[in-house]
Amino acid sequence: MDGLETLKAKYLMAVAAAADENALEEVRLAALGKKGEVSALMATLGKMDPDQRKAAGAMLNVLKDEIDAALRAKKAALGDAALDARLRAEWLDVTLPARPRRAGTIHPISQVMEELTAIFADMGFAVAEGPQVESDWYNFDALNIPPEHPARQEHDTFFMHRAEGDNRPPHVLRTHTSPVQIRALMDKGAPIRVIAPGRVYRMDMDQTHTPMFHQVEGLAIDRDISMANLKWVLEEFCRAYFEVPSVELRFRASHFPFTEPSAEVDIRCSWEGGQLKIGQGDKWMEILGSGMVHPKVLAAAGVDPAQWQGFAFGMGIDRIAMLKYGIPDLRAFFESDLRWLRDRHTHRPAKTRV
Ligand code: 2NM
Repeated sequence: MDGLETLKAKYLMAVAAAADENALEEVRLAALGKKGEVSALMATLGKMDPDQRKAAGAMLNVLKDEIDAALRAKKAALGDAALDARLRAEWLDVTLPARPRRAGTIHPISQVMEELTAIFADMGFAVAEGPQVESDWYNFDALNIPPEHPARQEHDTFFMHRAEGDNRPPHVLRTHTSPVQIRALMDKGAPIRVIAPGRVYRMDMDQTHTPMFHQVEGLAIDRDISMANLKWVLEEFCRAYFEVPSVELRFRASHFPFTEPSAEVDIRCSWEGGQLKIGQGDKWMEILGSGMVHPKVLAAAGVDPAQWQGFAFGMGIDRIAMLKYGIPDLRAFFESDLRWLRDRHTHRPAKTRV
């Protein structure tokens, strides 16, 4: 074991000379690797007599620790140097002004949400918001959709996962914004006038459906609100939103669990030469669902149906955005194609409709 000092000097020099992490790893393997020089000496310990082995073993361990410490220190130094080099090469001046041509644009859905919020605000409706992940009570039960109701299947619901062994019903991605109206009603009580615009989720994807889409629902509860008030509010909304002097709406009897009676609402229109015109013509286009809020829904939200009544409606925002801005495929809304988004911004048609 006389050569240990020489060996130590040799490897400490090699460590000092290593120019990068690869060279350093070669030094480590040559000294401490399975087939390395120090490891080879360790292997000779077995053939020594006990006293000799004890002394030699201790010296070899000291040597090994010294080389190991030198390797680690050098590795850290090389790492710091590499980081410094990268920081020098990859810098960014965060104080530079933004480039004006990269300014953001308003997404057509956001634009429409702002427009419709302003229109309903003029009629005294406040905006309510709520969570997108809902309990099944808010999304279904409170809306008179009990567990076995077929509407639960028709909604193509996305379910969240529960922890293993947790047998409570799973939360869902809200399938409509009605749970927001329930929350608003429970919070503020009657009388109330709110709209709930926002994202909703259903497992559906084709030319006219995306798994996430936008809805606005409205709710007006007071002592003597009727379908006549509903009709006026919807007509006012359509007139203002489509920017036409008058509109005609047609109420068709329908069914929703949360309203009684229920009606689907069509708007008079014409399609001439691919141009949609609202308010004239001999065609009808369905634009929303509505009705008088079911007494059970009022009761679930803690409102006494013997004293209060009112209407509710629900409308697809994406679709009315397509109608106003002439967008043929609603999937384009959610593809984040910057060319498309910029184009919508620069060519925004104020009144042309396809
Ligand atoms: C619709 C159609 C009819 C609706 C009901 C409620 C609530 F929470 F107040 F009961 N909000 N929205 C409703 C009524 C929604 O969508 C087609």
